[in-house]
Amino acid sequence: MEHLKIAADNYVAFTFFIGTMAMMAASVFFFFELGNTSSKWRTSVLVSGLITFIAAVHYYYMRGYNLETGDSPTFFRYVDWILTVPLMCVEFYLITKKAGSKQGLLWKLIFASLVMLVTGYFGETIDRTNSVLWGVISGAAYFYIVYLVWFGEVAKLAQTAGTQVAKATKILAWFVLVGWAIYPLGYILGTPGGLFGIQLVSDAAAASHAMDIVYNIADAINKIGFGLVIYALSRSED
Ligand SMILES: *C/C=C(C)/C=C/C=C(C)/C=C/C1=C(C)CCCC1(C)C
Repeated sequence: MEHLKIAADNYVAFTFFIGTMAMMAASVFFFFELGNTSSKWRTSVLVSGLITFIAAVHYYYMRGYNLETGDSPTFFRYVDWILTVPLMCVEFYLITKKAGSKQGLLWKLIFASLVMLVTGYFGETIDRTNSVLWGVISGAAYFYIVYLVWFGEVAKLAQTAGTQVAKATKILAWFVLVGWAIYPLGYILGTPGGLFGIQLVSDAAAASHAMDIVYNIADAINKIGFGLVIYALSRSED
């Protein structure tokens, strides 16, 4: 068997490796802290741990896949997102629940996130020539989520849920607006349609490497960051 090692200049493999470690460490942290968490916030912190744990398992697999094939593990990437992004929606629902959020809101968030991800998957895989069109549809679903957490039901409920929840929701809303916006950037770099036809990276291999690096950085920021905001909320007064 061939020896697989990460070359010093292989930033894709490197970020997959670091991503795996970071997700594992974050999961251990959130799970162990459950014992010190009040029952009021325990489910929210548990979900934070589930998000990073699911990502850790996928990252472990994606890291190996990328090292062995040199390819982009698009399928596992999207399986990971389809499981973890709806769980991030569950976090919004859980923290605004005391202020009366309804399951209807949860389903709206989950539905929009599924539309966002399934259309993105089409653009990256089975219909790459129309990547711009799929990206635009995906982007519309993304902006609907941004609307809900900044101005819609989530924002309104957070206002009545107390200062700490309102503060945490505002930070999470920033993650959705800025942190999540990193993903379409990776998509633009890595898909043939580029930015409405403008190719930012013309070499196909370099484009897919750039996409993986951008996605890996975004995942670390968003999944661990989201979890830490929830964790901080669980340590606050209300
Ligand atoms: C843990 C994983 C997360 C938070 C993943 C989030 C992914 C997105 C916000 C992806 C968005 C996309 C667009 C808005 C347009 C292009 C296609 C996507 C799927 C990359």
